[in-house]
Amino acid sequence: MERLLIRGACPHDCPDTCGIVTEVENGRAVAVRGDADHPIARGWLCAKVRPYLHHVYHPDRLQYPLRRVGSKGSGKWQRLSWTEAIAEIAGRWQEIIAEFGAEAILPYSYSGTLGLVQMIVSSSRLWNRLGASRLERSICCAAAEMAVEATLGKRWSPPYDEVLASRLVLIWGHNPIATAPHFMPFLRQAQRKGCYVVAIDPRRTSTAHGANCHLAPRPGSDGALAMGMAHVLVAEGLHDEAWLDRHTIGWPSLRERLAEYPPRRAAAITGLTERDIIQLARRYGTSRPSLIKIADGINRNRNGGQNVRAICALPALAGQYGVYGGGLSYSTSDYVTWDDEALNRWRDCPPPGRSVNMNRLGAALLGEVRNPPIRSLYVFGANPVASSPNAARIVEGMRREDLFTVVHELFLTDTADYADIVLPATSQLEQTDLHKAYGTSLLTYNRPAIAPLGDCKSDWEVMGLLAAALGFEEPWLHQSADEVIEEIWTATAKQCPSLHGISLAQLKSEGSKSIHLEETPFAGGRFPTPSGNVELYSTALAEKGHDPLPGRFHADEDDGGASELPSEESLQLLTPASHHFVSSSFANQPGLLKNEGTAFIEIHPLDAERRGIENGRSVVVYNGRGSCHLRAVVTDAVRPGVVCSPKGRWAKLEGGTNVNWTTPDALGDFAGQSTFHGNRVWIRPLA
Ligand SMILES: Nc1nc2c(c(=O)[nH]1)N[C@H]1C(S)=C(S)[C@@H](COP(=O)(O)OP(=O)(O)OC[C@H]3O[C@@H](n4cnc5c(=O)[nH]c(N)nc54)[C@H](O)[C@@H]3O)O[C@H]1N2
Ligand SMILES: Nc1nc2c(c(=O)[nH]1)N[C@H]1C(S)=C(S)[C@@H](COP(=O)(O)OP(=O)(O)OC[C@H]3O[C@@H](n4cnc5c(=O)[nH]c(N)nc54)[C@H](O)[C@@H]3O)O[C@H]1N2
Ligand code: SF4
Ligand SMILES: [Mo]
Repeated sequence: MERLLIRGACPHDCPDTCGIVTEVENGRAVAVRGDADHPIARGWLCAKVRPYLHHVYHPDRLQYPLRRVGSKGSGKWQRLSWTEAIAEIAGRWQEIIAEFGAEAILPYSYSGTLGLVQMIVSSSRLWNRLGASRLERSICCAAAEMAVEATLGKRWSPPYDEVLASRLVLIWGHNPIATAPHFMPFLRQAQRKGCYVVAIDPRRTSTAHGANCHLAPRPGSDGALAMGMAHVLVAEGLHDEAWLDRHTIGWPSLRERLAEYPPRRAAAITGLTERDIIQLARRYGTSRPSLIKIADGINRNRNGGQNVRAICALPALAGQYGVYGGGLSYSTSDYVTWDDEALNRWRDCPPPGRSVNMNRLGAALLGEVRNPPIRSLYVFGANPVASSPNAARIVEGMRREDLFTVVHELFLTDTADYADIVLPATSQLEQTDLHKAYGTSLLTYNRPAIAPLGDCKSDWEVMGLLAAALGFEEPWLHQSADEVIEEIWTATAKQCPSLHGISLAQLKSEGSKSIHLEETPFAGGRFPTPSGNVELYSTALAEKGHDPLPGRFHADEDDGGASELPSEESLQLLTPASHHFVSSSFANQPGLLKNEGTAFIEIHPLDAERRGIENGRSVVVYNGRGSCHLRAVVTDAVRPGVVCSPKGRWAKLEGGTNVNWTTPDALGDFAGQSTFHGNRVWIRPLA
C-alpha cells in the first residue's frame, strides 16, 4: 500500500492561511491535519476545515460539465464534455464580442480560494487579454484598506506572537475566535500574563465573552467612539505631543476637530456611557504597549472608511506606532505586493475595460451598466446569489434570457442554479498554488495531494482552455501553475525586500516560509506615506473628494428599501461571519450545518417582546428588498435595536432565501465598499 504525506495550504478566506498535511493512500486522501511544522497552524485546524475530506469527497461535488436544459433556475441539466462546453462558451463570447465588444463580458470572482494562481492570476490575465469588464473588488475590505493606506501608507501589521508583549488589546469590531482562530492562543497567553482585553462589538461575541471588558456601541458609530477617546486623551494630557509633532501630518487640525467630540456627544452617538468612554480612553492612554486589532466587519457600513481612519489616529495620539506589542493590527497584505506587470501583462493587452462594482451586481445586470450591457457573466470562486448584497436583484438579473452565464464551481450553488453552463472545479487538494497570508507573515505552497475528481479542472486550467478556444496563443496564458508562480516570484523578488533571502525552491520543499521582517511595523516612526508620516490629514483623500480629516460622518440612510414601512419599528441587522462556514463555503456540509444549528437571528428581549416573539420561534425578517425565515434567539447578547444573523447560508437549503435578500447594495464612503451592516429590517413571528 502506498502512503504519502503531502503539504499544502488552506485556501479559504481567513487571515491564518494554515499549513495542512494530507495523508494519501492509493491515490485517495484519508486524512487532513494541521501541519505541525507550520508556525501558525502548529498542528491544528479550525472547526471548519478539520473535516475537510467531507468537503473534498462530498457526494454533491460536481464532476462533469453541465448544460442547462430547463428554464433558468429550474435545476435541469444535461452532461456534456469539456470540448463541447469550451466550444460553446467561446462561440457565444465571439458572437457577443462581435455585436457588443468584450466589455459585455463580466468575470465575477472573489474568495473561494485566495491562491496566487487560482484566484489572483485567474482573475486577471485572460480577462485583460480579452478586454473584458473589470470587477471592482469591494465586497469585503475596500474602505478599510483605503483608510489604512491613506493614514499609514501600507497595510503592515505585527505577527500574531507580538501580542505577548501587549499590556492592553482593543479587539475592535472583530471576532477572531471565529475569523482568525490561530490568533487566539497568543491572546490567551497574553491575558494569562496580565494583558487586559477589551472587545468593542455591538454584540457579545464569543471573543467578547472571553475578554476582560466588553463595550457594545451602536453599529457604525466607531468613528465617533474613537474621536471621543481622542478628545479625552487630549483633555487629560494623555496624548504624546512630541510623537505627534515628529511623526504626523495634520495634528493641529485634527486636534481642533476633537473639540466636536466631548464624551457627552460621543456617548449620545455611540449609545455608550460617558464613563465607559472616559475609562476606555484613560486605559488606552496609560497602558503601554497597547494594540488595537481590527478586521473588516467594522468597515461594512456607510461610514466604514472614515470610522477606520478615526481608529487609525488613536495609536498616533498615544505614540504607539512602531512600538513592539503596540500599534494597529489590521492586515499584512502589503509586505509583499506581487509584481503588477508579471501578474497582469497589461503591456501585451488592449486598454483595460471599464470597472463594474461587484456590490452592484444585480443593478448592473438590470441595466445600471450600459454601453455595452452585460451579456455574459463568468462566475468562479464566488457565490454571489448567497453572498452578495440585495440578492433578489441578482437573481432577477441572472434570470435574463439574453444573459449567457457560466459558473465554475465545486457544487451546484445558489448561483450555479442560474447558469447556462456549469463547469466542475478542483478542490485545493487537487490543485497547485502559492498562498500569501493576509494576517500573518507566512507564504505557504500548496502541492496537489490527489488527482482531480472526475473531470474537474482548476480555474487556471480552464483559463488556458478558454484562451486557446479564443485564439490567444500568448505563452503567459498557457503556463503551468508552477510556471506562473515561478515567473511572478522572480519578478517580485527583484523589487521586494521582504522576499530577500527566501528561494522558491526552499519554500516548496519546506512548505512554508516567513517573509523577511526585520522589525516591528513602522519602527522608528517611519511611514511609507507620501509625507513619511502618519497622515492624520490626507491630501490623497482630499484629492479623491473625501474629507481629509477623520471625524465627520454621514447619517446612516438605509431605509430598508421601503420608505413606507414604519421606521421606528425597524431594527439594524448585522450579518457577520458564521463560526462553521467561510462565507457560503461549507454551508452545504451536513456535519457543519448540524454544528452551526438552525439558521437563527439574535434579538434583544425588549425588541422580541414588543413584537410578540418568543425564544425559538420562527420569524420573518423583511424589508423592502426581500425577506428570509430564521429562528429567533432571544438574548441580551445584542443591543436593543440591533439584531444579528450570521452570513453564509445557502438560500436553497433554507426555503429559497437568506439574509442577503434584505441587505443593501448601497455603497459606503470609501472605495465603493459594501454596506451589509447598514441594514434596516422589520421582524414578525411567522404565522
Ligand atoms: N468562521 C469564519 N471565518 C471567517 C469568515 C467566515 O465567514 N467564517 N469570513 C472571512 C472573511 S471573508 C472576512 S472578511 C473576515 C472578517 O473577519 P471579522 O471582521 O472578524 O468578521 P465579521 O464577523 O464580519 O465582523 C466582526 C465583528 O464586527 C462586528 N460589527 C459589525 N458592525 C460593526 C460596527 O459597526 N462596529 C463594531 N465595533 N463592530 C461591528 C460584528 O458583530 C462581528 O462580531 O473573516 C474571515 N474568516
Ligand atoms: N450578509 C453578508 N454577506 C456577506 C458579508 C457580510 O458581512 N454580510 N461578507 C462578505 C465578504 S467579507 C466576503 S469576502 C464575501 C465572500 O463571498 P464569495 O467570495 O462569494 O464567497 P463564498 O460565498 O464562500 O463563495 C465562494 C465559492 O467559491 C467556490 N470555490 C472554492 N474554491 C474554488 C476554486 O478553486 N475554484 C472555483 N471555481 N470555485 C471555488 C466555493 O465552492 C464557493 O461556492 O461575502 C460577503 N457576504
Ligand atoms: S479556515 Fe483559517 S483557521 Fe481554518 S484551517 Fe483555514 S486558515 Fe486555518
Ligand atoms: Mo471577506
